[in-house]
Amino acid sequence: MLQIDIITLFPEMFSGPFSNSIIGRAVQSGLVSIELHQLRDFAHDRHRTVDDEPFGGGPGMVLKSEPLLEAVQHVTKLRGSKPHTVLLSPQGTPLTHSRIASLGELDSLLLVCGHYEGVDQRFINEAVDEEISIGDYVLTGGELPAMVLMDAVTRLRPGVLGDEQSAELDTFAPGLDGLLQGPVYTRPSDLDGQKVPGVLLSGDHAQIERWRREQAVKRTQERRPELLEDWPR
Ligand code: 9WO
Repeated sequence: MLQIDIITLFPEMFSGPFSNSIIGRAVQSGLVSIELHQLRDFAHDRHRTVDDEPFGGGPGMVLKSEPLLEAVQHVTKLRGSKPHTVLLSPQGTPLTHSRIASLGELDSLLLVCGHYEGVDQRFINEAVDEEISIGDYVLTGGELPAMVLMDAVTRLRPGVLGDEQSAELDTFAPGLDGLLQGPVYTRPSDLDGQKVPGVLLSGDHAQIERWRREQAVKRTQERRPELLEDWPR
């Protein structure tokens, strides 16, 4: 069972992915447990302040250390020890399939969603094990990246996907050697004159395998040539 704790100012944002989809089903069947923690509950002044102006000036606000540290302490007590703690931020290490696979082997994960112009560095120094980025763009907060990470980690857990093979044949998963997936088709075999490649209808599985491999290499060459630089891995 994978325990995911999330510290956020916007817990409502997470209700969609949890009630629907494959994650929802994984939660229902007890394969994953997700607990949300409202950061504001760990601010104790009259206005429940979680942010403040940046030292040195500049626009916007910075998330204060103390509420974040208290929230992490709270989760640590709940779980008996401090979970592996991830801050989602554009300054993080780019997320890869192999990182997701490693995170998926943990029993307990704590995701911290930042906001405003950033998070006080001393909280990061004190409590964050790694900063992860899901891409080179700035969002309004770490919630959507946290959901992306959760989705990617959850679907690798045994029993979450109906078909165990689906996870293995993924783009970037070992089964395809880090190539992009080629085109896939379903019925009808002729869509307004666009026909499904004949080889897929041939029943010749060796030839189909070869064709899929070719298509994967071709597409990777066209769209992500940098992936072929250290390929085959
Ligand atoms: C906001 C900002 C505004 C002006 C100049 C620089 C700035 N940087 C930021 C910023 O990084 N804000 C973050 C908002 C603070 C942490 C949470 N936020 C966030 C996380 N936005 N985007 C992400 C994110 C996380 C993981 N992968 C991609 C993006």
